[in-house]
Amino acid sequence: MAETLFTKIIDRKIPADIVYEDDDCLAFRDVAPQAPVHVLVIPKKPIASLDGLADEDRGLAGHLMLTAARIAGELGLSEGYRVVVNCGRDGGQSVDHLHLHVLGGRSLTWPPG
Ligand code: DGP
Repeated sequence: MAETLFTKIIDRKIPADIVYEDDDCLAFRDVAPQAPVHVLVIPKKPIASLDGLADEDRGLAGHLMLTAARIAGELGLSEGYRVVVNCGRDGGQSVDHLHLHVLGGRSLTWPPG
C-alpha cells in the first residue's frame, strides 16, 4: 500500500495529537473535528479500507473496536458516542488507510448525511 497521511503519522513524519498507541494500533485526534471529541483509531498494518480486511485480520478488527470503546471511556464519553467507518467513495472515505472515527461529547443526530 502506498504511503498515506496516516502512515506518515504512524512513522512520526507528520505530527498528530496522539491519545493512545500500542503495538497494533494508534489513535489520534481528527484534524477537522465533527464533535467535541473526534478521534481516529487506525491499525499500524497498512490496510486501505474496511474492504481490505482479510480473515487473518479478525483479531486486529476486534482489537480496533475494543480500542475505540476503551478510548471513548478514557475520554469521558459516558453519555454515549458513535463509531463510524467510512468505506469507499460513496461512503465518504478520503484517506485510504482504514480508520474508525470515535465521535462524542454532544448529542449526535441520525441519519448521517
Ligand atoms: P474519512 O473521510 O472517513 O476518510 O476521514 C478522514 C479523516 O481524517 C477526516 O475526518 C480528516 C482526518 N484527517 C485528514 N488528514 C489528517 C491529518 O493530517 N491529521 C489528522 N489528525 N487528521 C486528518
